[in-house]
Amino acid sequence: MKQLKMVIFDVDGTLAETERDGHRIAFNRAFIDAGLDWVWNEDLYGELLAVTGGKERIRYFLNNFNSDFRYEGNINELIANLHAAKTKHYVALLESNAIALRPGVIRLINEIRDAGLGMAIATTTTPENVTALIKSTLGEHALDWFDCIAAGDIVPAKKPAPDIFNYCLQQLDLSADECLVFEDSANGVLSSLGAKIPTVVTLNTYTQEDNFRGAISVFNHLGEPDMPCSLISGQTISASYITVDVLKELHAQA
Ligand code: XBP
Ligand code: MG
Repeated sequence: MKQLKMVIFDVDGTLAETERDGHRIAFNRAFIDAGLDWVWNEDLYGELLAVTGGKERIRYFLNNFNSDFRYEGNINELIANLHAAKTKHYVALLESNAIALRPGVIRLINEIRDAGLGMAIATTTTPENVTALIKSTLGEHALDWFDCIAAGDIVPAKKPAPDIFNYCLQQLDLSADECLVFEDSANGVLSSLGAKIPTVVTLNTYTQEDNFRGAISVFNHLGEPDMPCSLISGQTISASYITVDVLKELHAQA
């Protein structure tokens, strides 16, 4: 195993609990704007998360949960318009500081920077959404802290395909074993492991039952000095929360 040089973060569910209280709300607002009576409640949204990508998720909903829906216009245009409206609502939600980063995220990001390790982002979500989340939680200057922000339609095949992580490795000019990924979902882990990058999971309410086979360890969250993290499965660690030393330990065990 090579030396750890780069920590690559997933965004939704990993950096912040954006799905239930962010994306879901924004989708519903876009549906109201368009005069549609579709409501994605928390349970239904959990099922829809099987498919990554907002446009892809709307199509999946139409095919599998609302197949009686008839539209006279171009369905691809409808989906694109709904998604554009949803992105506006989502960014507005973040600008109102509706969503905070998960426990330990700000601390670990600062420790990674202090230790001179690199940081990158590999996500399925739309680039504007990443920018808005970073700006609203860490400040605009924090966008420069990331050596690569790989997001959305920049690759044709979204997670669970490995494309977004392979793109990231290419941009960073690093090999997979010089990196460590943080993910929260089975689709995310399939994607990062598909790119052969050692992966640690911090799960969330929607991903408790996901299959994380191949991940080094699964934790409930990153933890803080006064809020220990719990190991759900995998390699044990020598501290009560995730530090840079722990990242190096986990990486060495991959
Ligand atoms: C999560 C996703 C995204 C978001 C919605 O990505 O699958 O589709 O749910 O964002 P990740 P968009 O966990 O990789 O961050 O509507 O912009 O796709
Ligand atoms: Mg995620």
